Amino acid sequence: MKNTLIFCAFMAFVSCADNTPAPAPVYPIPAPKQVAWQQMETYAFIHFGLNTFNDMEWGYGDTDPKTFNPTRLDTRQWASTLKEAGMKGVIITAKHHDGFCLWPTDLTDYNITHSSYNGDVVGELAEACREYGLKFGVYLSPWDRNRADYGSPSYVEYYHAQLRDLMTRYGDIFEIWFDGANGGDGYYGGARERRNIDRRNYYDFPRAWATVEELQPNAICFSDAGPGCRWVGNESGHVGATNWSFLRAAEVYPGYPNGDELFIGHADGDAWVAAECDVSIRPGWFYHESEDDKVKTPDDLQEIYYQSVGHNGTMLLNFPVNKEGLISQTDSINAVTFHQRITQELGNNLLLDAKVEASDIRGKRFAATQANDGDFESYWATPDDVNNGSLTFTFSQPQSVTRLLLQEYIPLGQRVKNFNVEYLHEGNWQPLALDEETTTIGYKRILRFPKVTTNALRVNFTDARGPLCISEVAAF
Ligand code: FUL
Repeated sequence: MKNTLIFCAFMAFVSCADNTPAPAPVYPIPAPKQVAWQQMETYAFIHFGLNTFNDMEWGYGDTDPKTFNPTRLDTRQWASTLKEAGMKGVIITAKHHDGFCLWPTDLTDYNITHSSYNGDVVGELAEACREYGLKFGVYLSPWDRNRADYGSPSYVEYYHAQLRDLMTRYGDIFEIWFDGANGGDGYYGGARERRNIDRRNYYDFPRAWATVEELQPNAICFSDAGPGCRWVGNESGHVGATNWSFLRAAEVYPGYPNGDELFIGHADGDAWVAAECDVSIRPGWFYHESEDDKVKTPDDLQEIYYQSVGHNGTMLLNFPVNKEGLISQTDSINAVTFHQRITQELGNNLLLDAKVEASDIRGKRFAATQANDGDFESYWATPDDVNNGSLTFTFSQPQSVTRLLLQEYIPLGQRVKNFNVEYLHEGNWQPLALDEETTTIGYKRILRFPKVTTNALRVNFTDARGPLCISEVAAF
């Protein structure tokens, strides 16, 4: 009897065990830190500096540092507001194009110690981030309108020294912003003269990226070209419905002029460089009193979310800190309301309890149920020679649906090239009425559509760059 029991237990174990190998990666694939970064989904930008107090966007670098005079500066107010708005981290303009440094650095006099504020805004924000569980990042403008030597080799050395300074002072950095905007066509300093630089080579960005790799190996480098993540070609917070997380690395560089390519990525790219959608909650990046009644509404922010995170990008939402040194009330209310609405809209996944069937199964480890278990790490996969297939979800009773969320298991690459969605209507499969193309998915794709009430949904993945690896499908 005892032996029989042991034998049965052994047989049960054998039949559950499944050694089916995972699909091979389809290159390019992201580094683990790029996956972790993309999973942050929404994070904040803070633009704050001399511009804030002088009603400017691009200071000339000759503004008196004493005009920097926040009366109630409180980085904990920023952090608590951002946390409540669902932001997972924050990137601050440690130095914008005017060259003014928000931290007390020995490398230039044009810094906060010569202002009317007695403190270290960068350090205070880093501290507040630790307290509120936010990740911390910095923007360090390569273009510098204060430096007399801008355009010559000595400025480049100064820039790289600033980078080292920031990378070693404030603990872990999750992202550093290398802005492509710079001097080719701009004005400089008090003299307001123009200076031209060789945008592609002047700053020696590969050296900067190596410094970050050395001092902050978990940080993502943002630029038009990555290598961590890429600009999306606009500042309105949206990326293409078709959005490949790849670039042809040898072609793209910071300052790259072809924003339309960055908008959809290079389908045949050889480097993983996912899209980040930057946008300000007000028209300007810096605070202007005249924009107090032009703050984006929760509706505007929701639209941006669906066209950034919902299009396989991340959403980098800027808050122009005001002259008091606070995030203004309207900005804060609108951002928090936006977050509450998104959480509510995408809060109750109707597919968690649905019955799921797949057209094809690679093996038990990769069964259809892995696609609606709410766990990104487990995924449904097809056999090696099968680059298409479908998943059918059947509800126990009719459900009303307006959103569908799809995720690929991107650690093994971005694969899907084409898909469509159907719902069961009076016994027939009908296509969902969608107002955008259903090509790529990537880390996350969210579809919005007029309400359908149905017993079943079917997703047909019609073409892919390799076997399917579908991590999640959710309906709301
Ligand atoms: C741009 C800059 O020129 C703007 O001032 C702002 O910082 C934005 C985020 O990037 O390139």
